[in-house]
Amino acid sequence: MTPSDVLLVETVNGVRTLTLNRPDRLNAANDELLYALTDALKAADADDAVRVVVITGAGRGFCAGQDLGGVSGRDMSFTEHLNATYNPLIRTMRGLGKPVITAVNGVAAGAGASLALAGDLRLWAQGARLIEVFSNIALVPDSGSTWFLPRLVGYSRAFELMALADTVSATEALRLGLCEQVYPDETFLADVQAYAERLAARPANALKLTKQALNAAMTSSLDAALDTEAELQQLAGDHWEHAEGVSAFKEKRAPDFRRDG
Ligand code: T3D
Repeated sequence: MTPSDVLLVETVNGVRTLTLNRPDRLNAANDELLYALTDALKAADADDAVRVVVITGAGRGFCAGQDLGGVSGRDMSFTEHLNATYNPLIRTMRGLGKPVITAVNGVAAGAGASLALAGDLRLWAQGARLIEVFSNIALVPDSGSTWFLPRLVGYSRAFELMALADTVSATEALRLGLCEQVYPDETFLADVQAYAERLAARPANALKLTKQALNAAMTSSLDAALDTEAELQQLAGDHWEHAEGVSAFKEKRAPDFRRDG
């Protein structure tokens, strides 16, 4: 993988951090950034040294959505563009066999809000905010917002946020269930790293299967979810991690899920 200027890539203790790096545009996304991010996620999935992926932004923004500077004169339709850029990105995030944390350090607007919501886990800085800003420029929410937001806050609150493009503060986001944790701005990256390292110590195969089961269950019946659980439980139960967990319990010690099976 070749890191590019628009995306910074760093790995510490099994945590790969991907930093959107267009701070003077609040990390508004151009095609180069969107392709780089999708490629970097795929590379992280293929790298056994990576157990958790963090997506965050450089500077005071997380991501201000599509870079509006590059839209006019584009040689793709909106539909073609979404299908080529944002949609593969969101699908890659949700299909990744590893937990993806969106570490929302600042404003998340438009497709940047969708990106923030698409994380398996969403950690926010106290100064972060989310705006479903699309209607300000008379567009439809995209990049997964119409799927994620109503599942988190219900149909009417989602419509209200989309129709009025109101700003959601971190405190409100925590109350609404748009994020799992809020950390002080000053210690945010260290807090995210500590959280991600806790996750990295958990059983990677079991988390991969859990993510698979949850994503399937989001759109399935109870019957189908029960079938999927039974099938995936076999894969988990056959894995060395399960034997290690049971041994550790019996031996009254902490399990070591990071050793090579
Ligand atoms: O395929 C397709 O193209 C369809 C896909 C659409 C997906 C979308 O994301 S549509 C929505 C696009 N995003 C927006 O409409 C957001 C526009 N930005 C804002 O509304 C505000 O900037 C924010 C609410 C995000 C933040 O406000 P504030 O006051 O904190 O910052 P600012 O001063 O407005 O922005 C700082 C700089 O970033 C500024 O540049 P300057 O004046 O210092 O040179 C601003 O122009 C630039 N910037 C912010 N957002 C974008 C941007 N530049 C390009 N594109 C942006 N989206």
